[in-house]
Amino acid sequence: MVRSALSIGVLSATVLLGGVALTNSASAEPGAAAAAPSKAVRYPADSLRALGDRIGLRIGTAVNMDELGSNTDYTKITAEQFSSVTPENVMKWQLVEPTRGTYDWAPADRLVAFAKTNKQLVRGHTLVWHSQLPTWLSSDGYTTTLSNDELKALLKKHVQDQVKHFKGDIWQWDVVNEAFDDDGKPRQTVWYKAWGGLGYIADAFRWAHEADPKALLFYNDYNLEFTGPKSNAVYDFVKTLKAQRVPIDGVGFQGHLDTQYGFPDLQNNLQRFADLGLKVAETEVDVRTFTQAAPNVNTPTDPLAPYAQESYWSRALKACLAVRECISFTPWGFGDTYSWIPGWFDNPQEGAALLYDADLKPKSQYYVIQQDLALAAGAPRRNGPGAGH
Ligand code: 9MR
Repeated sequence: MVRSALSIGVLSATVLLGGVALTNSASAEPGAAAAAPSKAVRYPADSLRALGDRIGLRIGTAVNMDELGSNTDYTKITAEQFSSVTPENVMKWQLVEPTRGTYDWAPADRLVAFAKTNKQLVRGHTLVWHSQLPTWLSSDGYTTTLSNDELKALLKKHVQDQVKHFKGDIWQWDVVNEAFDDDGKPRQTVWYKAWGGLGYIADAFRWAHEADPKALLFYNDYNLEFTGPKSNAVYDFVKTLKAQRVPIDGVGFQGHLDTQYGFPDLQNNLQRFADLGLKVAETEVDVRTFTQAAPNVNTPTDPLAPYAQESYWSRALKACLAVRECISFTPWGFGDTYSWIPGWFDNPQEGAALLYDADLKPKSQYYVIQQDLALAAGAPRRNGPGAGH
């Protein structure tokens, strides 16, 4: 079943679109780079970004700055397939201020420049998080030797300085990342403790909005896809933020999916957050599965697993397509070699979570996504009888 759908997908994308290189230009959107270069960007008409353009959906990717520029294939795919980029690591506090008081914006600036050249929008990731903090601030995100007053002043300066530095260049900012635990309780981070509650979140959104009023400001988290204590807690919390007129524009659903768990109630969750008057986005999608031991960490142990992965990718995209307020769909990288999954989930081993294999060749999951986008963009109008006939 899935296999035949796949071959139809490849066929229809080719027949409909011809795979011809088109010249496309990105439309002006809030937060888009003001000074776009005049050089036209060429990308294939059957690329994910071109297909997304036809319905106003940005298709993004996390970008590994160790590869961008130095790895030719990686760089070409980043430019040709995606209309939005997210720095996988280089905008995190640990990397922008490794030494207290000394910023290093260089790798992030390089990504922003690449995005301008290639007419891509940037998802800024992430301003307030407990993980990947500089060691001078906290080594684990939960404990610190700094006082509460110092922490408050440091977070304010960090948010203001970083948002100002990138002012006008960021489409969506992940202002706060992962502030809730799976049981729905607020995570007891250094920020939570310093404020004695979740007040740091409203403060961060206000500081970010002052520094760049045009950027779309997001709360971003994982497992919001599943209806349950965490999703419910974040739903209630962002509803409160809206009621308090805190400048929050959207909620990011990370979408780190795994074939061993059932597919989540994603569309309904996207929709209920959107119904609060928020934009939504899928921000870090990957679909992992059990794989062989090293060195074959991206070879599924079950040869049927890729069929389940195709289905999960397709349903994740369709959930976004079905919700008008879902403005971007971003896989967390595109080559299995560069994915965080095998290094993180190694007992038992998991991997093979992305759309391209270790040789940067598109996998069947890529063609399924391509087909879904092609059909979404090019579906003919129905002429048959409507409801009631
Ligand atoms: O992919 C990122 C990896 O390279 C880092 O080592 C890791 C550190 O925690 O962060 C990964 O990205 C995370 C993202 O920033 C927030 N959501 C979860 C992602 C996967 O851990």
